[in-house]
Amino acid sequence: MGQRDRMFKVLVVGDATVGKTSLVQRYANDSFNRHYKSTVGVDFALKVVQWSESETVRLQLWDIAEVPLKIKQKS
Ligand SMILES: Nc1nc2c(ncn2[C@@H]2O[C@H](COP(=O)(O)OP(=O)(O)O)[C@@H](O)[C@H]2O)c(=O)[nH]1
Ligand SMILES: [Mg+2]
Repeated sequence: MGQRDRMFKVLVVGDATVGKTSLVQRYANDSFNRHYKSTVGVDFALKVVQWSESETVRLQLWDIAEVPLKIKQKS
């Protein structure tokens, strides 16, 4: 059996200051910074998970700036 490599893109979205960047940094780099610095644009983090002996999962974490999500309604 060969090695299997999977890649997933994970978009982290939500209101400002809820802890998106902290969650991503803790998970990917096991780090925490209590000083708030808002994300500009998008930050990426990569987390590689050895899922099993033959499977590797790569998570591309997109830490997106807080953009108000507006749903436009057709009138
Ligand atoms: N005490 C505590 N502070 C947190 C936690 N998660 C985030 N914060 C703080 O809350 C603020 C906003 O977090 P951040 O990850 O930048 O939020 P984002 O705007 O959603 O990316 C920062 O000052 C963080 O240090 C947590 O679990 N505990
Ligand atoms: Mg952020």
